[in-house]
Amino acid sequence: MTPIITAFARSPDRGRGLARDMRVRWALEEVGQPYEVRLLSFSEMKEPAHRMLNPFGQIPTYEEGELALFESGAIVLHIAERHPGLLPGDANARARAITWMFAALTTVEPPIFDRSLATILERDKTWYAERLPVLEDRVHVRLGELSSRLGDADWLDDRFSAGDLLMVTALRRLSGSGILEKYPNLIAYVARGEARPAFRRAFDDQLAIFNATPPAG
Ligand code: GTB
Repeated sequence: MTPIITAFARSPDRGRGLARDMRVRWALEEVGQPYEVRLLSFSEMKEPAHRMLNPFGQIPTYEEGELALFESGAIVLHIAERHPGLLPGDANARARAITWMFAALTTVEPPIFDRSLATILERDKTWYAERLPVLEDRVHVRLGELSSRLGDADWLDDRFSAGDLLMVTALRRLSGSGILEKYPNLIAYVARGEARPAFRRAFDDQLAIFNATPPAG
């Protein structure tokens, strides 16, 4: 059964692959699972039909027969559990890879997301100039820690896993900020992820959608 995912009809990132459908696409490409995409406008995301799939009215979602999932991390875990390629077979190595998935989603991504949101939504506030360095310091704390742990390894725990996939997508949200450039091993880590053929296919597919969709209005 071909899974169906949802994505922005016209992504606000202009096809840079920063929205969270990118990680689901990448996971599906890594395991060689074909999929279909249902594109949604912002208003369609808030309609009851979509809220049946995601109560928060967001993308991505994942439908496979009678199964409907939301939360990109849960979707990637589902894909990784159902197909070989994203989680190691050894039980302890698998548990460590899942730990990195949670670390990406709950320890590293939140400060990156908070900073990014502030740069988009709070730029005109009187307190923005004071708040931004505070948010950036929090990002630097996590990046410094992550950089120390990664060292000169290619991946977080021996072989590429769903943990790396989620971590790379979280770090990509910093692209263009200049922040990642202070951590050469993290720059190289993200570049390694982006060089994977499965990443390229996922990236090109979402970019093609952006390029094919005219601006609304
Ligand atoms: N925790 C959920 C998950 O991981 O699936 C969060 C899902 C989420 O944030 N979805 C966003 C969404 O649907 C898109 S990815 N937003 C519409 C809404 O809430 O109405 C977040 C995102 C949006 C835009 C950019 N960008 O422009 O760079 C990057 C990431």
